[in-house]
Amino acid sequence: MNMNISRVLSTLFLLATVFSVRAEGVMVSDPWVRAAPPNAPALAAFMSLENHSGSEVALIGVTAAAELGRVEMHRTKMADGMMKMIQQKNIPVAPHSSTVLKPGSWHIMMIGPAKVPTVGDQIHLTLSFSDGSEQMVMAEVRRGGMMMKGGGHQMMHH
Ligand SMILES: [Cu+2]
Repeated sequence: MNMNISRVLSTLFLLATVFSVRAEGVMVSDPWVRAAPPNAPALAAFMSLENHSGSEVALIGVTAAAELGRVEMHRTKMADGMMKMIQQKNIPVAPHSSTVLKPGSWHIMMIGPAKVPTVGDQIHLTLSFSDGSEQMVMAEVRRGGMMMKGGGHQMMHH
């Protein structure tokens, strides 16, 4: 019994070592895509980006399957008493800090999807960072998030 426990512990230790190596740059957690009606003009993806390094790292590019549409990085801001989405060149993550992509704030947007995924689907997203690293994440389609006046994401681009 004790032998088994120590074997489990050393396996966990090894796993922890592997993960701490990966955490050198940006650690991505809880990626998800907000469920949308089948005719939705756009989809939004959210996640948490944790920077464990001593210098700023930015998310500089996101790619997804072509059927999900054109991918952009956005930030929702209050301007003249209205919530507006503004396209961003990148999403910065300060040293030893985190940036949370969430409804009403930073987010990734897929515009003009040919096929809107349903709750439970897993969406592959490839994230490119300013330190040259790339990560592929699986974002689960979930219900939720704050709904803004007028039904959430309005198309107010450029
Ligand atoms: Cu947006």
